[in-house]
Amino acid sequence: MVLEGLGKSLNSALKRLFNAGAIDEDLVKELVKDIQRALLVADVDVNLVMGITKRVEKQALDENLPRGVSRREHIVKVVWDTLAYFLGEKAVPLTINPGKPNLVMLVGIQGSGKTTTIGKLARYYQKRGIKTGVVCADNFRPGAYSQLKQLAERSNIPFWGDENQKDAVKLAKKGFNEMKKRGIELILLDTSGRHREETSLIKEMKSISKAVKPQEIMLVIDGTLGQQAGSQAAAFKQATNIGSIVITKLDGSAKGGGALSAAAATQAPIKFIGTGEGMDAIEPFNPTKFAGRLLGMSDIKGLIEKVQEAQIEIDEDAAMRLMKGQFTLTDMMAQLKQLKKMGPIGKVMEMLGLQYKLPDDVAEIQEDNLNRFEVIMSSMTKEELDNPKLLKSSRLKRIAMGSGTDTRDVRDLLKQYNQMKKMMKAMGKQRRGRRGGGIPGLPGLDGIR
Ligand SMILES: Nc1nc2c(ncn2[C@@H]2O[C@H](COP(=O)(O)OP(=O)(O)OP(=O)(O)O)[C@@H](O)[C@H]2O)c(=O)[nH]1
Ligand SMILES: [Mg+2]
Repeated sequence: MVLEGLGKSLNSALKRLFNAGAIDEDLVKELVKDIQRALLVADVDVNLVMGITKRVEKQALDENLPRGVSRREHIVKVVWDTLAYFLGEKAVPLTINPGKPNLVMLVGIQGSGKTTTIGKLARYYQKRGIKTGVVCADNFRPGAYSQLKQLAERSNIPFWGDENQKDAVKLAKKGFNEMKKRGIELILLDTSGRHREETSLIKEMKSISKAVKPQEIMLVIDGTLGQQAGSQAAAFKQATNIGSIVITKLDGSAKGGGALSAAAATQAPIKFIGTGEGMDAIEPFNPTKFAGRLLGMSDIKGLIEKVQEAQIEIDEDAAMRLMKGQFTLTDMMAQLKQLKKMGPIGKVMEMLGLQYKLPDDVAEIQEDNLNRFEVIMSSMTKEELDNPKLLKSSRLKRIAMGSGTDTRDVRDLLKQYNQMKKMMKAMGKQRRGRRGGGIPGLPGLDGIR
């Protein structure tokens, strides 16, 4: 999970609030202290921490509660809003004019994750129907050319580069023209990361951008830098008025909270975050949603977006059914396939704001398992598929024979089914529990009903 440590501490601070008796000034002070500690551990700048906690303190005991909102709910909302505010408040998407060549140049110091991010962004936009291509203007690091070329080829994304050209400006110009000729709508330009510090980085950024006039320059910052990310973001923001930020490596970094808040403080919009080494580990950055997830508030809309991104069809009803655990074997198969497309199930659970530890064998659903299950299920009757309880010993034998498998395999399938059913039920309970204490005005399950 992204910023797992911070999320856990904030979540337990809120839990204490919910478990406490009466809510008074002392309790709020304690909550504020817990939040302070959590943020400082996540390397959030001390001044920002003070700003955050002051705001929470001031608003938490505000006398005017909106109608129908309890004090506890109000406090959760205050914490949520405050965190979102300090993460940049509004989501700022990348604007792409369809049908035109939109050039986006990525810059950043050595190893910050530019090339990887280009690969991820290209896939992200390609999936959304935008003709995307990548250009290598990194003439510095040996291997940079083939790294990007391979990433692009793996995802069927048009690539342009020239290993023999040593002039970055020429590479950028030529690449841009080539992509325009091919009718590419989003052209992602990869630059070299020879720079160890901001000044020389900005110098190169200026000379390339003068030549190709990108529509946007994205600064890629390594999230493991923590609050140090702020100085890079600030220098960059000052040097360009078309700048946005991507923070990478937020997976597994304890300091990500510091990087995000420090970058957001410079008012350069953070547009994406990198959450892993895989090519789908990128998310558009939405401060409100992100803060909600940190606090353990679920966001089913986020899940639905993720589902759409995976190019599969699932609607809110299906998501609800999944939550209620009302499913048959046929449903299970469909869910397994969908979850697989969406990526690791753990991630999906995370989007739902659930911290449910999955049994390993549920988490690791392998392709051949799925295929085997399908074969087995094709030997079942509709009645059996709808009501797996019918599957007693003699039927198991018949099904195993019919599908050319072993009764053990059929039992495996049922075991998987029962586990998933149990899990879905548990999830459903968690959700219902949360819904009971629903907070008006906050995105959540209530909002979509
Ligand atoms: N865990 C994790 N690793 C990442 C992420 N983004 C990039 N990386 C890793 O960071 C390393 C450097 O990534 P690159 O994309 O090559 O970085 P770069 O900025 O292009 O590097 P140079 O071209 O040498 O300046 C690689 O090992 C990537 O797999 C991320 O979001 N999470
Ligand atoms: Mg690179």
